[in-house]
Amino acid sequence: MTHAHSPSLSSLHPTTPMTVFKSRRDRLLKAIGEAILVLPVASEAIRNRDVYHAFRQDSDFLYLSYFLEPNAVLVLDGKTQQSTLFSRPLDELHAIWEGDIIGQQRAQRDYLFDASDEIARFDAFLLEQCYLHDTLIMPFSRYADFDSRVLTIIEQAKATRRARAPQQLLHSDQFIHPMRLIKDEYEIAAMQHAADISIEAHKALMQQTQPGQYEYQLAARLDYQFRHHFGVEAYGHIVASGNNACTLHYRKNNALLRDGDLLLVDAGCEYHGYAADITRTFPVNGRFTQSQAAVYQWVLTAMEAALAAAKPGNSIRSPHEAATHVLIEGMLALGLVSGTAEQVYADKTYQRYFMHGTSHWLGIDVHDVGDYKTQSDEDVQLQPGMALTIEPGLYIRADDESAPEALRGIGIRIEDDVIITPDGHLNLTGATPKSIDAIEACCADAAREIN
Ligand SMILES: [Mn+2]
Repeated sequence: MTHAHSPSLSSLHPTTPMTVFKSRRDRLLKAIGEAILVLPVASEAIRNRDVYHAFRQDSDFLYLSYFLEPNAVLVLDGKTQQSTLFSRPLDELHAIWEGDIIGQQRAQRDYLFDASDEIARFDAFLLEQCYLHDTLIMPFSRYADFDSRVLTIIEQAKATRRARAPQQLLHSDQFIHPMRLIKDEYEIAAMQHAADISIEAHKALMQQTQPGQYEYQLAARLDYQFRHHFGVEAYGHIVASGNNACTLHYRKNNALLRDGDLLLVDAGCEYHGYAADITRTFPVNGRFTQSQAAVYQWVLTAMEAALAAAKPGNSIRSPHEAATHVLIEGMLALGLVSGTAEQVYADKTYQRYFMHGTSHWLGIDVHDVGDYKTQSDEDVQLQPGMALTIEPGLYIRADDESAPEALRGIGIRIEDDVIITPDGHLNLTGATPKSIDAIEACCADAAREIN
């Protein structure tokens, strides 16, 4: 038996009214002028032979419709200001084996598309549209099959010499992604929900972690917590003990937890399409050593400085600048680098211990869409509704002979998710224990067994 896909999301969004998705389409229809925009759903991906990966809808498609089936195309016609969904027709056999298909009637009635048709008629429809539009907009280079399907139809239109096949091809990202950069109230609510599930999962791990467990056993507990609340992982869990924390995207998760080591956990839940992204670093045995606490406190101070910089009027780079200055001070105090703070900053020698950025956009994608630079190459200014992470870190590899011995093998990152508000920011994940005292208290609270 084949399993074509197993959606992890309920078919209709439980809290966001369908009018919200329709109003996003209407805004986009206004933005595209007289062009035609075609947006395909995600492709299904084979895992092995006839087994498929769990289907995850295309993020732009989710944003504009919350229609979760594979094999569909959304068309926005700027001339008629209408949105049309092409999707699978009803199919009794499919219903028996895989479940209900939404079909054309329900697409229009429940999802508020202006029109709907069967996917098999999309190619002929697009060929006709080619004669009516000078400009076609689509997500080029995202789905190779769809690229060639559309370009073939355009060539066909040109070959028939009925003039006017689209002369101008534009990328849909430039229209949709600026919209996605500013989150509306429904998105913020979904992100808070994803954050709340993730906060509980991180707290549970602090309570349940013991020396002698394996990293993958803790990763399994994250899976349980997320799925127990009808979420999935927004990205692969990073559960990195000891020196493994110095591998930024550590994914093996197969090491034994040793008494005296720290554990870095970078994990976030995706809930109804929205991601959380939290990192906490805590002691495997529940108590920081003096050296660990010293390094941790500098990362925490950098975190606080970066959070204070997350407000309107500052740029997307401001939190990183604030964190970097504190971390340089810390590296000097800890004996990791030498010279003056100005030199270390100018020479970038701090990058040996802090080698990544402090923020990325967050939303439907964990590394969400949206520009970081303006067209004149300036850093984007923070505005209310933008969602970003704040995640400074310090990583001292075990084999770094230039570092003080007591600090080798310590990797620490702390990460929260914030929404910019008119007078600062809302920290979605701030309730996750973060100070040394709060973490040690949570680790000691092992009595409350979660599962
Ligand atoms: Mn992150």
